[in-house]
Amino acid sequence: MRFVSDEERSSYWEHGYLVIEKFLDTDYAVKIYQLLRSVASKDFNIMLHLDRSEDLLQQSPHSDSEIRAEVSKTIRSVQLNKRMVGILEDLYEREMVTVQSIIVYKEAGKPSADQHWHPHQDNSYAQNPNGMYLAVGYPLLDCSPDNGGLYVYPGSHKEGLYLWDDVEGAKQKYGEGAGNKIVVPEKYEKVDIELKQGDVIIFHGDLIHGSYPNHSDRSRPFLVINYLPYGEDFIPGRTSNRKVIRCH
Ligand SMILES: O=C(O)CCC(=O)C(=O)O
Repeated sequence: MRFVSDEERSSYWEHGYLVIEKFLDTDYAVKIYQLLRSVASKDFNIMLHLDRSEDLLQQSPHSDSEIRAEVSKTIRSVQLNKRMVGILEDLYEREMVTVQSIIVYKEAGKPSADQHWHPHQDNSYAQNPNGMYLAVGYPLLDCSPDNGGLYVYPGSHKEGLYLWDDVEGAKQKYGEGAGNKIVVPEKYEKVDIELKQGDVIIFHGDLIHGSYPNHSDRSRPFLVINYLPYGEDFIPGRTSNRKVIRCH
């Protein structure tokens, strides 16, 4: 069975990203969002590894243990979603493993919503030498530039990793941009991304992308799951502690 068309496959490798509309049922996106809100800190800070109960407990010690168990189970099932794993394996023609989950809430009215992300490449964190690290992003509500949405530089994934300024991803202070900052070569053009709740975007790990601050009254929760092919090297990370979870 094939999960992507030839057009989707060539578009991904040409531009470095692929949007699939209506990938998740909107009711399911709402359920995930409600679960993630119920374990959020009062400031709605970014949280990592929601699929791992021990990491979730550490970041959300006051939440209900049954809810935490449901959050971990739900996020793990999003990571292992057979259709998504099939899409990624069609794109890369390799068996995929997942190594990280992260929620960026950008909850309206909270100081953490103000956080923009510099132009960065996700693979600057994992540093897979073959450029095989990738991210799958699920907007849990509609997402556009005015509520802290994303932008990309199509085609910028073809030259490996650029030099970057080290900036924390998940633990950066509000008001300061997050993401390992790079100077974008002039030849690339910035493209803003509009996504609807339930859509999904797949980013090549070397694609330069970033996001805007959310100064609107609409929250912009974005769940990101990272993958790479089985057997590929990566750096676990200072804060991240990425670990291999087989998808089959
Ligand atoms: O959620 C955001 O605003 C940006 C997230 C991002 O760029 C990333 O996780 O690499």
